[in-house]
Amino acid sequence: MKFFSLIIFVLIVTFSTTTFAAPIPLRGVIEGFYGTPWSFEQRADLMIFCRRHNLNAYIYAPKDDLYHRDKWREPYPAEKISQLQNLVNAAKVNGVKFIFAVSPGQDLNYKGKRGESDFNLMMQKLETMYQLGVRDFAIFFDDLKDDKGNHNEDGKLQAEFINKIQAELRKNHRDIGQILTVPTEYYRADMLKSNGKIKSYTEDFATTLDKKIVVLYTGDAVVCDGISQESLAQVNQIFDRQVGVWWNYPVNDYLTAKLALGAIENLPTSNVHAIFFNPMNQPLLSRIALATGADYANNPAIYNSQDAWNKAIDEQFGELAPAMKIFAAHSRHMENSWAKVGQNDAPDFETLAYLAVNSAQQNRNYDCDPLLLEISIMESAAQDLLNKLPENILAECKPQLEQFQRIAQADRLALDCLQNKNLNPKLLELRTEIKNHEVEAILSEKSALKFIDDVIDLLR
Ligand code: 14T
Repeated sequence: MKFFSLIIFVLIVTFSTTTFAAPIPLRGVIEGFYGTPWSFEQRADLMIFCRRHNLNAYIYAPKDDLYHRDKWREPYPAEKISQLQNLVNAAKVNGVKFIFAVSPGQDLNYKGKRGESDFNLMMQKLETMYQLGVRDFAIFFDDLKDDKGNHNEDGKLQAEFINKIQAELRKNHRDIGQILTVPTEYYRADMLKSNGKIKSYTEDFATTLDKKIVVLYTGDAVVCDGISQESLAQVNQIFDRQVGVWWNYPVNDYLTAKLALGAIENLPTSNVHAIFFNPMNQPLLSRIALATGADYANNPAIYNSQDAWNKAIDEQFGELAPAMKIFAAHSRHMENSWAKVGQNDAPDFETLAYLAVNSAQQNRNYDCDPLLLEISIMESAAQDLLNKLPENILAECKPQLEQFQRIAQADRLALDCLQNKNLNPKLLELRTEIKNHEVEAILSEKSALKFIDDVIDLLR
């Protein structure tokens, strides 16, 4: 009896102090970016990565696969079919759900003879994939806006189309899985009018779409720095179902010169039904963010982005991990006029540099040694990585590493100029050299790169 009481006591203590993992049911990667699609070999490698990180789904939706979007009506040629077959097999072997997506929205007909013909063509496309072993499908309607940001999509017609596809698939086969979709208004700010009411497209789409169909959204904007519990709750309400997330990090198709090497962060700690991370055109370097995303998706409640980031780099880079952390810390914030996501680049450097410039400006003394040390560390990290990174990884980041090296060297000279209160013309040359490479490589815009500009501005 005493023994049992002890067992029960231990059980109670364990239960009340452990946060049990409640993985997001559907979690994985969406190949959903613009630009050169990944190769089939790279995709097969991703399936192994997914298995190792307990990610259970992959959506095939490369924007620039002609047969996925621009020429969605055309069947895949034989060679692609056999490559797709191998990939579907690789997904299965690794316990990854292969979800095949089509984006027909640019020219899909809904009514009349043409509507009927397009419906049949879509069914043929999906049936071919069914024959390869695919059981899960998605129909996407994103990015159908004109230059002015307007669209004239009919939410009801789109939703009816998807419903009908689902019904037909289920009529023909008894083992069809979930159907997923992305509406044309796929971020919260785009679903609402300025008075906060739901736009008619979204209302029509949401009320017409069958409740079994999974809707993905990207947050409050296309690329945004987090999703609040409140945002998710409102979008769930709008669609009257548990929506999933299409998360646009580490994707860099809108800022191709920069690598997103940071962690996934600021996502809801509960109630997410599905999460898909949209990666970079660079598959291997995407794995830093994807590994952190896997940690998040496997246990959102206890996820710590900094710990996950350190662990991901340690696992993936072995003895080069320390150098990689230095480089990656300078290349993780993604921002342009409409996008903003990722931790700030090298905030410690930014602080040190700010204090150095500020002190010089106000003629105060300042100990520059910590900044100098930081710069030395950057220089040796860049050199180390350029010398020792495996060839396939180096191929994904050589321009950025070389740019990192240029920036570090210019930082060293900038600090020297600052201390001597004298602008060495060589610094302007180095700055021009950096600028000449910015089309292909940018990083640390507000930190290590900014320091050079701040010093030039101050001393000029
Ligand atoms: F459907 C979506 F959820 C989505 O994010 N669609 C695209 C996606 O394929 C792309 O990779 C991503 C990042 O660029 O953003 C969406 O594409 C856009 C959206 C824009 F508002 C591309 C340019 C834009 F100006």
